[in-house]
Amino acid sequence: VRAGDVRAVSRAITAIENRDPHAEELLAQLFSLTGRAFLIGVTGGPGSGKSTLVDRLGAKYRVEGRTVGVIAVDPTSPFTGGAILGDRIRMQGHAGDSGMFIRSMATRGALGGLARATADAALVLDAAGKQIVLIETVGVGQDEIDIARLTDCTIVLVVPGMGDDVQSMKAGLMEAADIFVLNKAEREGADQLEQQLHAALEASPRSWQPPVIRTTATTGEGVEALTAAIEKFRARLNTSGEGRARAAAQWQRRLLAMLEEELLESVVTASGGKQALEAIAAEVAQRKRSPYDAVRALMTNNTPAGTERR
Ligand SMILES: Nc1nc2c(ncn2[C@@H]2O[C@H](COP(=O)(O)OP(=O)(O)OP(=O)(O)O)[C@@H](O)[C@H]2O)c(=O)[nH]1
Ligand SMILES: [Mg+2]
Repeated sequence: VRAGDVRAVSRAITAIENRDPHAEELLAQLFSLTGRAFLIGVTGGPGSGKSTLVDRLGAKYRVEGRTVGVIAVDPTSPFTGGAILGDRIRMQGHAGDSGMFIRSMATRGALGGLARATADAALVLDAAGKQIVLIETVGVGQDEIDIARLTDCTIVLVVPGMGDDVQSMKAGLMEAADIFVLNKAEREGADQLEQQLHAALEASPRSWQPPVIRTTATTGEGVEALTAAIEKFRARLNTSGEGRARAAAQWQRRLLAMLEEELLESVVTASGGKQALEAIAAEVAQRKRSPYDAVRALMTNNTPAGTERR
């Protein structure tokens, strides 16, 4: 992984997806090598052009000589040969480039959550020396908002005429955006959408006002402006100290999530495992026990299965 070996990186990410017990040990060993990559989240509705844009961004960074990792989370479009690109010609453009690693994650429903698996996969790419890690997610649910909250920079795509009304945009996603990209900007309704976005942003001012960058990902138009906006944001994160504060807040959330999972598992195991939990839940459902009593019993590792309230 340290050497950036594609197969090793791939296997490490598979271990994370499968919640292989070795994954944690691996991550613990790799951790000191991480913290160097810049994580960019690219989120937006289905078909808004995320993959096309990620491909353009990746290519641009490669031309600049930076190494790139791409994680596409639960892509709605079919994957071909481990690449995220629908366009085979562009896909071949990256084939054989060891400075570019592309991977999909499909762990929906996995215990511990998609956000955690994605964050861990990003750590692997970071340890493998990827300087830029692009994370594509479909911005629809809480998972995506959680993922958006673990990147250094979150780009939210909107497109004209796709019901992507600013009104209907999830509040969490609106807040998570560091940069808005108005993709398919050549389409009718782009001006109107841009105005709507600016109006919404002005209505809720924050210390960093996200810029709105117009792009046509298919032609690459606006991608320069986007990378410039990303650099500007990154520079501000570094100079203002907000980058450090953001990272600390993110780690606090991640630690709490890990702790929650760990504690839950140890409590359930200590009180007799899943079967005991099922038994006590049945007792509560039958009003043989109060839920408060059940939780107390579980917390004190008092195996309560099959016992009735005394
Ligand atoms: N006209 C136009 N089409 C675009 C633009 N960007 C992307 N597309 C097209 O929109 C379609 C969807 O693009 P993708 O990049 O696959 O979109 P996505 O957001 O990754 O889609 P999912 O991963 O399936 O949610 C493709 O046919 C692209 O060629 C653009 O700026 N203008
Ligand atoms: Mg896609």
